[in-house]
Amino acid sequence: MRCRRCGDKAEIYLKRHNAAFCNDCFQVYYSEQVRKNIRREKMFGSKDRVLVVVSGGKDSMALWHKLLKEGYDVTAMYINLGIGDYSDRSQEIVERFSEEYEAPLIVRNIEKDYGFNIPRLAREIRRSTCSLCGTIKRYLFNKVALDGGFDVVATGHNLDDEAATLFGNVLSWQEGYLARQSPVLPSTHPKLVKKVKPLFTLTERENLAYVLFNGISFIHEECPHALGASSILYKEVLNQLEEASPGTKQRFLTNFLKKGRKNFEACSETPDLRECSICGQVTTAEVCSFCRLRQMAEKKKMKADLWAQESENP
Ligand code: Q46
Ligand code: ZN
Repeated sequence: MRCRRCGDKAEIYLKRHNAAFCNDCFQVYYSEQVRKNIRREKMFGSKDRVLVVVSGGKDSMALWHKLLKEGYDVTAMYINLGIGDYSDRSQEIVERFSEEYEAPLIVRNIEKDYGFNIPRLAREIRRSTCSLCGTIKRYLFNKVALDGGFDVVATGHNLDDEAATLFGNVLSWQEGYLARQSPVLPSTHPKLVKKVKPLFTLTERENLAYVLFNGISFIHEECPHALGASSILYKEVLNQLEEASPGTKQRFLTNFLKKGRKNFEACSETPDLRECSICGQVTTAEVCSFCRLRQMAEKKKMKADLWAQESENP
């Protein structure tokens, strides 16, 4: 198969575009997609300070690399979630990349910085690890961006992620979530930083090709807690549809963004926002969910310490 742009031997075939590309021309295609997304969706400009959230996976590593190459003022943030080996290995990958490219990196460690372990706390308070993890990540993305004076937070969400989220929200008619699904989440409070997804039109496979073609290391396995998540099932269903009718995922997402979303705008309630009485971050309650989690973790720890003391001195 020949490259559509230059006629050389093709390295990758993109069924949904009915186009094959050699390595160099794939990089051109990839760059054009990212540039178009940033420009059309008014994500950020060359003077903005961008905080890129990286997990060590292919999508966020591709985004970090691409934004650096495009010359943006980029700093990465990695959060060690305390998920055993997976977290330690992904941190190593991110730190090695930062050294190799002399790229600024902020590292947060939930256990060291905040004194609790996410999977353990989830078991203790009988909540799902992913729901706790999501709360903590959202809190830290905003807090680190706000404290560091960043203009925007960028994440590596890809077309497969966005189509799967949309599919899940349609299946249960989550009207509020449908109203808010967008590659750009604008700031709705002076202490909330804008969030953007520059890779929302690129597939997982295209991000994988980008990191492989550029020799970028990444953590190959998924977080162990992702197993059994409904988003994986939605991705499998969408992949079957895509196989039978290439371009389905992109049509589903882009047509929703162009035509469907506006029908849900009235369902988007603007909650009363206030500042957490403990940490000052934006919340809808007196105390934000992150501070409540910290309080719960401290209580559990105090109980465990007391129990240990009593067993030593019965
Ligand atoms: S939420 Fe759940 Fe992810 Fe957190 S615990 Fe792992 S799978 S990392 S996107
Ligand atoms: Zn708080």
